Amino acid sequence: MIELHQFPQAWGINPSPFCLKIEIFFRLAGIDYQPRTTLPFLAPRGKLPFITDGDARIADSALIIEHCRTAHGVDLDAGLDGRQRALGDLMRRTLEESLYFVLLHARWIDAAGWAAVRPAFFGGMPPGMRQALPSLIRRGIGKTLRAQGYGRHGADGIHALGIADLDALAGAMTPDGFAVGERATTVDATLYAFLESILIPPIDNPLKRHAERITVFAAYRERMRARLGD
Ligand SMILES: N[C@@H](CCC(=O)N[C@@H](CS)C(=O)NCC(=O)O)C(=O)O
Repeated sequence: MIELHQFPQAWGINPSPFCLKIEIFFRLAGIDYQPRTTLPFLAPRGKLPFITDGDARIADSALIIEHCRTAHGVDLDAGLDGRQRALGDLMRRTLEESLYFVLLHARWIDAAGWAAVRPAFFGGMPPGMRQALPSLIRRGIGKTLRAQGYGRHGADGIHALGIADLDALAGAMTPDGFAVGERATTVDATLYAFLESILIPPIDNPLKRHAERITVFAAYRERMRARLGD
């Protein structure tokens, strides 16, 4: 049985879009797995998720999906043509390498996000850790955002970057279908995970308000819920 090592839940979901992506991927692919709660400093590459599958320890969501293809013959993308694969890859990169940083800012730096993140992520920790750790991690994320570049744009500018990503993603999706076709494929695990990560947490901001207004996303979320049996 594959074990999925991930953050503890918050707001009724896994708060990490990458951990949620793998949960959704496993469910779309019909792969049985055992969730295990851990923290990044215990992970092989210092980030979550990672999986254990027998003796194998695999970190990074893309490598986990690749492992499922090579070791278990699971390929949600078998029916896709080259153009659909390329589009899926571009959508995934927009989500993971652009929108992700907007989400980091919205949760950890914006006051509204921080007011929700601090109790949800750290509320259950012993008092010593609960006092020191949150600000330390928040400072680290602030530095990451400045190094990546988005952190230099100011809150309005960062949300505008995320809003542009959401519009591009909505425009690229298959009308009345899934991300790149009539069936859910690998990129849907990422797309749905990021949409849920923006829409479910009780954090009001321009990014979430914009996502809520995109009717294509509302219909897509219903299709994904039906596909997952939720
Ligand atoms: N490329 C990795 C990204 C994973 C990632 O960034 N995980 C974040 C949580 S969303 C993490 O573990 N951060 C902890 C840290 O950087 O200390 C993947 O696809 O799995």
